[in-house]
Amino acid sequence: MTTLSQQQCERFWKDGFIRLEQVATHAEVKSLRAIGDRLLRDKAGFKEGMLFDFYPEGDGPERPKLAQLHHPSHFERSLLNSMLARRAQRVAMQLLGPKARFVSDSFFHKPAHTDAVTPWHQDEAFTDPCIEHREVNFWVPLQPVSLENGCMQFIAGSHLGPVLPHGPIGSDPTTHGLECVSGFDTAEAVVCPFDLCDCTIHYGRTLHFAGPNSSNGPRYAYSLVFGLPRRAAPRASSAAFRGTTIAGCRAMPACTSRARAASSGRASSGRTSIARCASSTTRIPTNGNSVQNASRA
Ligand SMILES: O=C(O)CCC(=O)C(=O)O
Repeated sequence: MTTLSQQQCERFWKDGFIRLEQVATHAEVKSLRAIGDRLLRDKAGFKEGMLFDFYPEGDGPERPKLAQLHHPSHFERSLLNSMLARRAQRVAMQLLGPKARFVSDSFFHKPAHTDAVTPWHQDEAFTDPCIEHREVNFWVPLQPVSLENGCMQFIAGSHLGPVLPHGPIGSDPTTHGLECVSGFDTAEAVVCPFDLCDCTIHYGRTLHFAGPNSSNGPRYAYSLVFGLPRRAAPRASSAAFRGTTIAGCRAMPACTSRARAASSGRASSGRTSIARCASSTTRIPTNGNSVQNASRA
């Protein structure tokens, strides 16, 4: 039976994120990477608007700076039958309760030698503020991650505050990505380097960022999001970018929205502390029930 310790659950709810060791096997990571490679090479989801660059296509559609394929499981159904997805669902149910269901998955690809960052953002900034989103995101890198290739960074406790103001990256309305423009201090960033097979879990409102990839290889990641059934928010507390019109460009609909992240890196320039992500000791067993897939009704 997969479980987080009480201490780990408490830590997650205190900080808004946690690192989990050994959530996947080496074979699973290898297979995920092969699937991601194939789907990205085949441009799966491009026609449907599910494959896009966070950044304006300055270098052309063939050379995205930060490619995201949203809902790869629409194109490769085996992703939802994976043991990783089942383990993640069990952990999500521990954190959110028995009603936690699969919401979406994504592949992220950051090419070698890019200065493009995944800007500081809250995933909730991409969503409809009239709906309460109670979601957890498992971010599984498909190679070891460090500051050199763009590991995840978080602002602890940011999930306890509001959704902060976001805007398109560099104020460019043609970009898919959103960046958080104020209300936080990058000096408080907690950097989370780790080895293959581990992951981070963050809450949908936790501020996070991933730096440039200055290594010789691409930096891949696969994410799985689980959430509770949607319900109306008691009050729409923050408009952020959502639903607003910037230079004639309407905010992206929530279904393609998670990609609307990114920043020019201004927010993090030179001030990131090297506080390390706390390591959890939980080892996740490799058997379990099948993933329950529920649409976001
Ligand atoms: O992989 C990345 O660079 C960003 C991932 C991310 O922001 C997310 O999963 O919410």
